[in-house]
Amino acid sequence: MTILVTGGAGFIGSNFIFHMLAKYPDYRIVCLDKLTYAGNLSTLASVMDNPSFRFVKLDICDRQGVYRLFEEEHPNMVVNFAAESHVDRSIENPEVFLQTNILGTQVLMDACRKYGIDRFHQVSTDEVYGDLPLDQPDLFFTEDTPIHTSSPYSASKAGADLLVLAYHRTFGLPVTISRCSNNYGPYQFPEKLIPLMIANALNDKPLPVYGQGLNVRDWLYVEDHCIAIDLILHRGRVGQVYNIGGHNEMRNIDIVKIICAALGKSESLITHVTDRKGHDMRYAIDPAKIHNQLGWLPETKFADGIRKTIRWYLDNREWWEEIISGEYRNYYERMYGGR
Ligand code: NAD
Ligand code: TDX
Repeated sequence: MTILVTGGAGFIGSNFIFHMLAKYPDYRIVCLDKLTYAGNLSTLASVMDNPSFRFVKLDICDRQGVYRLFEEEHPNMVVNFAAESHVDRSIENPEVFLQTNILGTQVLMDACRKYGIDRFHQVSTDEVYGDLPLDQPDLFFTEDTPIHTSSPYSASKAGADLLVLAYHRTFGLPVTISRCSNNYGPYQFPEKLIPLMIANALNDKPLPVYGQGLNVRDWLYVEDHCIAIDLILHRGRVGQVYNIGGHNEMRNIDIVKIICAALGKSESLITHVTDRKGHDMRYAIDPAKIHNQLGWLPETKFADGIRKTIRWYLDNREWWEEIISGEYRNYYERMYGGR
């Protein structure tokens, strides 16, 4: 079994590679990653010498390169994590989101059609469903909720999802799609809420909460997402969409306060800044389908997951300090300076 994992030098893809190599020592895992600002080879250092693992620096939009890799490796499955993943960056510059998230997905699926594949799995997001109101807590996203996107990021992910389903119906490509809620855990790039707040708090910098901080996200520990994808690959039904989420809705402001308390930092660091344009109010996944059909349930409670995550950022300062001392400084200034 050879699995091609795209975007494996990023947050969730790297955690997925660690999970698969540990669980299936006889599988070959090939990681394809362009190493954009979000991809970090040092994240994969612990598996680089593993004979079951190969890393290839490649853009999923590079058709010739992708075809060449398929000729070399003949993967049985592709798991597509490669994407531009940050909503704020998509508001600043949408184009690369359309290129990578939609056209890159198309190139990968064309390669799957050309060389044959047992499964193409698209890693998608709950953001394709748009948002839910705060005053109707009984509403959740199901797999039948209409696509209704808010940001260029979510629109590009929705475009990719539709294309994946079209390749299934038109060409019979054996696809599955998972739509997961917000992940947190080790190796998350410090532009995202939880690692950004941990890094800023540790450096006694302001903690920039968008608007009032009342927006709700449904947080899932990254390992639970990886376990769910593993299940879908092995037992999921072709042509199906699976929502993944652990019924763990929290307001942004409460997350930031938990981080302050855990690090012994004053809440006076919290600074309310101008809201994100088009900011989604609430995400909440109904995970009944993956639970009923595949038996998946999240294993890590938020209290344990956030403790492990904070511990990881404390123990791996060099990983994120190297990031925030580089090009990230310009990003931070553009995004937060004078906000
Ligand atoms: P990330 O930004 O941490 O990692 C993305 C990876 O993709 C990076 O290693 C980057 O170098 C690589 N990449 C980007 N463009 C590429 C290209 N053109 N060719 C090859 N590689 C490229 O993202 P993440 O948070 O790990 O998210 C992974 C996937 O999961 C994405 O598809 C995202 O939409 C989805 N997702 C993320 C979350 C979340 O909370 N982070 C939740 C649900 C779904
Ligand atoms: O500095 C910040 N201040 C703040 O208040 C940042 C970076 C975020 N926020 C808010 C915006 C959101 O309401 O926190 C919430 C979470 O923000 P992000 O970490 O940027 O995540 P989100 O926009 O919810 O999208 C994430 O979950 C779904 C991932 O980035 C996506 O890739 C995934 O598809």
